[in-house]
Amino acid sequence: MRKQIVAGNWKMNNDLAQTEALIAALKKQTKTTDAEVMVAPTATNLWQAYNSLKGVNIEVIAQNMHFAESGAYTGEISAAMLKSIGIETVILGHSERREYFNETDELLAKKVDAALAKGMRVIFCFGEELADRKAGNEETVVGLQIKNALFHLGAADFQNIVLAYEPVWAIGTGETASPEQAQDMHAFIRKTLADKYGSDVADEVSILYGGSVKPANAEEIFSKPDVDGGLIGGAALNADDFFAIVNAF
Ligand code: G2H
Repeated sequence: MRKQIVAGNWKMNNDLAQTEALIAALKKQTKTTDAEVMVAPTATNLWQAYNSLKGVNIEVIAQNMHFAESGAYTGEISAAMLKSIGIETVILGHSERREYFNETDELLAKKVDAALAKGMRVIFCFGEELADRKAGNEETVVGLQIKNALFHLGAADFQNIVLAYEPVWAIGTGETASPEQAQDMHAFIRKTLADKYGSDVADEVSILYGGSVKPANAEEIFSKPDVDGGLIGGAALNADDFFAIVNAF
């Protein structure tokens, strides 16, 4: 049975005091589902968040990392550094990284390798832009993003890969893919994996949807058979909204 996951991507929000306040609010919430819950604070607050959430059923994860183990990469953070403070999961390939920091499929393949080599779990994000969808190219674009960054991996590596489909046109825009659009794409993604690795592998990979998920739409999106959870941005900054989404399964 593949896992249901709801991960909050806090992006570049919340200083230390705000992080502590949000964590305190999260600790007051009750989870009524089996979904795994994760939050991704900004790098400066990972250590604090990790310690504050010790013993709580909320995993603290990173938003990004570099592919090298160490060295002259000013401003960057390695998998080894994340591991050394207890972080076991990292988001890679978010569309904001691709768009504002020029992250390519080739670079992301190296980051994925580096994370897996350290035994980390990767939430690998991808998704088409509006122009791709308008041109009917969304499956081609998404298929290539997956193939280029992940298809050098072995089947066993997918035990540590979670996929996150985030159509760029739905990110932070208030625009959400319809539950049917999400399901259609998730089914395509699973088929793409099955064609390469077999359905035993594909059926075990959790595929999250991201892009303006909120309490009002989470239940319907999560009800779709190939949607295994969500990567939540804006709505993850409020503990009540975030847990309403967690409990929407
Ligand atoms: C997509 C998502 C979280 P939001 O980026 O990764 O953000 O829910 O604000 O669209």
